This record gives sequence, structure tokens and C-alpha cells, in this order.
Amino acid sequence: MKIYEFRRAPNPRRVQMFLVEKNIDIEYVQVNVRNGENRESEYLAINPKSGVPALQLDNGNVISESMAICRYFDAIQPEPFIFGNSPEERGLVEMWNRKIEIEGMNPVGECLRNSSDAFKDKAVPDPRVTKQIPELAERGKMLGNRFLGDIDKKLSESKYVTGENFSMADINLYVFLDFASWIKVIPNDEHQNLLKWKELVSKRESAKVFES
Ligand SMILES: N[C@@H](CCC(=O)N[C@@H](CS)C(=O)NCC(=O)O)C(=O)O
Repeated sequence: MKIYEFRRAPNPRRVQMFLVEKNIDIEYVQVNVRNGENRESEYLAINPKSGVPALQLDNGNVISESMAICRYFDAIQPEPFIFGNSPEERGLVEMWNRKIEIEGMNPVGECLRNSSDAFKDKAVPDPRVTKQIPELAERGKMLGNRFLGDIDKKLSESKYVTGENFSMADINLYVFLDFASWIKVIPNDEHQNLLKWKELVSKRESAKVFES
């Protein structure tokens, strides 16, 4: 079993952090998305959509999508509980995972992919040509900043995103913050709750994946 990934890319980071929290060791194979290796036939045979990460099982089957990969390992080894323990907690983790992805990560991705030369004709993770739309970059940055305010407000109510327990939502938020800094969407003095939370999460062993 192995995971195809690109170490410093945000979606692989989500899986890396999750696996450290779970204490699961796995073989990683690097696919250099910067030089387009993920759009070459060898990798497209593994994931036809070209995105990383992708998990290849020992029987050859492939699971792509970061959250699906995490869910696969969670089903094999439920503890420690990262997707919540009680039904309520599970619902909240799912809710915040989706909000962080839809309201945070996607706009930041849209900003980057619609403004950077590196993504010319590659505005979505798909091997087919997709033209950039500069207005989406502008809107993505605005929405990224808006999300900083929203999540700061949420964190004024609880220690972690969904309550008193660390969860996948915290991993997603931590990765979002790093990704957002690429487009200069960065918490400031108005985001004290978020800054305090970031300090807390940065002390976890799993946050060290950002050093690799
Ligand atoms: N929805 C997918 C997104 C995968 C994705 O977009 N991965 C990025 C890296 S963070 C990628 O492969 N980009 C390379 C490209 O678009 O060429 C997931 O959650 O894993």
C-alpha cells in the first residue's frame, strides 16, 4: 500500500497530519506537481484526474480525495477518534470539514489557480485545459479573508474547532492557514482566537509535517 503525494502541497498535508495523529506509517511516493509529473501518463494511470494525494491499495485499487483516504484509514483503525466520537461530535466534525473546505480552501485554491502563471491553462486539477478567470482570483482572496473572520468568531466559543476535542476539522483548518498564507491571507491582530488556536495546534507532533 502506498500514497502518491507531493510533500508540500496542501491536500497531501491533510493526509500526512491525519496519519501522524493516528500513528500510522505508510510508504509515500513523491509526484512532482511543480514540473507536471502528475499530468504524465504514468500518474494518470493511477489517478486520471491528476490530483495528489492518491492511495494505492495492495490489490491495485486506488482511492483519491484526501478526506476519502483519511476515512479509509479511520475505518481500519478508529482510535484515536479524529472524526469525532459521539454522533453529535461526528456531525460537527463533518460540518466543519465541509465549511473549511468550501468556504476556506476552495476560494484560496481559486485565487492561486486563477492568478499564478504556474497554473496557466490548469485552473482546476484536471489534465484537460481549463483557462484562468482573473476575477475568480480576486473573489477567492476576498472570501479567504472573510473566512478568517468567521472562523475566529467560532474559535471564541471553544478550544478546538468543534469543541473540547482535537479533530479532523483542526487539521483542515491548520492546513488551510498555511495554504492561505501563499496568497497573503494571514490572520492579524483582529483574529486573536485564531492565533491562540494556531499556537496550540502548532505544538502537536502532527504539525511537524510542515518541517518536511
Ligand atoms: N479534492 C482533491 C484535490 C486534489 C488536488 O487538487 N491536489 C493538488 C495538490 S494540493 C494537485 O494535485 N494539484 C496539481 C495540479 O493541479 O496539477 C483532494 O481533496 O485530495
